[in-house]
Amino acid sequence: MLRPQDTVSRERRSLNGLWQFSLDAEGVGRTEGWWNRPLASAREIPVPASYNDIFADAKVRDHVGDVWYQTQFRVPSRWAGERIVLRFDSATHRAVAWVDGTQIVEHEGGYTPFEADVTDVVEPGAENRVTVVVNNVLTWQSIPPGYVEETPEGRRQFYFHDFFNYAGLHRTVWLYTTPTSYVSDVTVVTGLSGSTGTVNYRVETVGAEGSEVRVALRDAEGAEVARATGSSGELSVEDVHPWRPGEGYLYDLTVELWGTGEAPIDVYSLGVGVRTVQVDGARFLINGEPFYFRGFGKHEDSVVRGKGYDNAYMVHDFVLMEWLGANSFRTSHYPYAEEVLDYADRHGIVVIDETPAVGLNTGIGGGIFGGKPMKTFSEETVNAATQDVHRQAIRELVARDKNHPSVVIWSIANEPESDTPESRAYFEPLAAEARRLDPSRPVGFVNVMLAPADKDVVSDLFDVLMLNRYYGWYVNSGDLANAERALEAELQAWVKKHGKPIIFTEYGADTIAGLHSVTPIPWTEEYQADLLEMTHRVFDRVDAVVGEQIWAFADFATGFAIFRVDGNKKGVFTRDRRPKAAAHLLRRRWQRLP
Ligand code: BDP
Repeated sequence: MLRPQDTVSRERRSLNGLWQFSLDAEGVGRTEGWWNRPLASAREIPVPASYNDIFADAKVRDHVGDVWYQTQFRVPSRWAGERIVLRFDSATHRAVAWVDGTQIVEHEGGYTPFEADVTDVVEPGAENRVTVVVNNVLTWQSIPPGYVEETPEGRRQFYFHDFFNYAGLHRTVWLYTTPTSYVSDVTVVTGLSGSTGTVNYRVETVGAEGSEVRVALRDAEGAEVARATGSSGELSVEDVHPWRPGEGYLYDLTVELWGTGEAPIDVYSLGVGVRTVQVDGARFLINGEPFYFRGFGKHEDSVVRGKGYDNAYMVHDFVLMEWLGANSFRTSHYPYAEEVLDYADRHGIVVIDETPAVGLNTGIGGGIFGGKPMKTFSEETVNAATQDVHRQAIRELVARDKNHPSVVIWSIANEPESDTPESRAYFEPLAAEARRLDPSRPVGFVNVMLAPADKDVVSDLFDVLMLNRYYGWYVNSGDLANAERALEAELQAWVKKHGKPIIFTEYGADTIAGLHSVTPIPWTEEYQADLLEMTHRVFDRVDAVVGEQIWAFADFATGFAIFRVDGNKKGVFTRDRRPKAAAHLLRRRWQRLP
C-alpha cells in the first residue's frame, strides 16, 4: 500500500490539528447517527495523539467502547477531476468513517493504514465534514486479544499484554489526490552479485489500459543508473552502492505512467536500498556478511501523547540509539508509524517488524494477573476467527512495509503459547502465509520463557529464533550467579535442537531511575547494569547468538498491576528519555563491538 506523496501528478494535505471529540459513554452514537451533525458537547482533541491522557478525566482514560472524532475540511477547487482519497495512517483498534452522511470506510486493526476513494463524496471548493468512530475494545477475536467484563460500574477491559491500551487517531490523517489512471502499488526485491545490484520491480496500476509503465533508477546524487519499460522487470546496477547497516544508502525509483501525451499521467517515487538478507546455518547475513543485532525492544509511548506519533520523539529516540551504538530495534509489539521505517531506511538502522499479535498466551502471569484460568486456544478464546484477523494483520504489515530495506525479519507474534499441539496448528498456516507474501525475508516469532527448547513445538516452522528471557529478574530474581548458569544451559539446549541464529529480543530488569545501592539489589540502577553484563557474558560465549535487544528502550505506560509502579520500568532510559546507568554500560559495549 503506497504512502501519499507530493509529485508532479499528486498532491497531499494533512488533516492533522485540533478535531472535535465526544465520548460515547452510552454507546448510542451509531444508532443515533452522530455522523449526521456536529458532535454534541464535543471537546477539542489533538490529532495525532492517544485520547486517554489528554483530559484530566478517568472516564476518558479508562473508557471501553466508542469515541467520536470530527472535523471540517475544504477540498481545493483545483482538485476537481482528480481522484481524491482520504487516508488514516492508523485508528486504534478499529474505526468507521463518514464524509457528511456517507460511510466511506471501515477498518479492523489499530496499527496499519486504511483509505477510501472519496471523489464522489466530497465537493471540491466546498466544506466537507469527516466523522470517525474509533473503538478500543479488545476481544478474543481481535489482535491483540482481550475480553470485557460487565461490572456494576460499567465495562472493564482485560488484556494479556504489558502496555497501556492507548487508543485514538494515533497517526496522520491525509487527504490526497492521484490522477484517475494511477500507480496503485509498487513492489521491489533487491539482489547483489559481486559489485552488481539488481532491483526486481513490479508495478500495479488502475484505469491504465493502453498506457505504459516506465521506471528509472537514480543514485543518491540524482544520476540515472538504470531504466526500463513495462509493469515488471529487473534493473541491473553496475558498481552498486549497497544499503547496509549504519549506512542507509538509497536509490530513487521513479515510476511513471505514460499515455499518449507529452507528460506522464502519474508519477510515484520510492526510496530503494539494494541489499540482501539471508539465514545461513546459525548466521544472519546482510549483504552476505554476518550481522549482529544490538539495540532494543521499544514502544511508541510518551507522556501526554501516549501512542500518538511525534516527530520530535521519533528523531530523539533514533539519536539516543545512535549515541549508544545501537544498530537495530524491534517494533514491539505492533507496526510503528511509517515515518519511523522511512527514517530507519535513510539511516541504515535494522528493523525487526512485528504484527500486533501480542498476548496470545493465557499462561503468562498465572495467578498474579488475578485472571481466571482459561485456555489460549479454544472455541471460546483464540479461535479460527482470531486466526483470520491475525492473517489479515500479517497481510497488511507486509503490504505496507515490504519495500523498506531496513526491515529484515517479519515477527508474526510476541510470546504466544507455543508448547501445545493447538499452538502448532494455529501457527503453521500463518508462518506459511508470511513466507508466501514475502519469500525474500526471514520469518520468525518471539518465544516466551515458558516454552524452552524441550517444550516448544513451533520454532521449526521459522527461520530464526527470537527469545525473550528474564534470568535474574522473573526467575533467579536477584541471583545473578544462578541466572548466568540457567541462561547458558537453556541456550545450549536451543543450539543443540535447532542450529538457527538466535536473537535475544528481550532481557532486562525493572529499574527505578535514581535508586542506587552498593550491593546488587533489584530495582537499582546498578542491578540493571549487572544483569545486562551477566547476560552479555553468556552471549559472548555462544556463537549462535547473533543479537541482543534489551527490554526496553524507555520506561512506558502499562495497565494497573501490583508489580507495575507507574508503568514498566525496564527502560534503559526513563519515559522522558534520561539515561539510567545501564545506558553508559551499553555505550561502552556497543561502541566496541564491530
Ligand atoms: C515480556 C513482554 C513485554 C513485557 C516484558 C516485561 O514481551 O511486553 O513488557 O515481558 O515483563 O513478557 O517487562
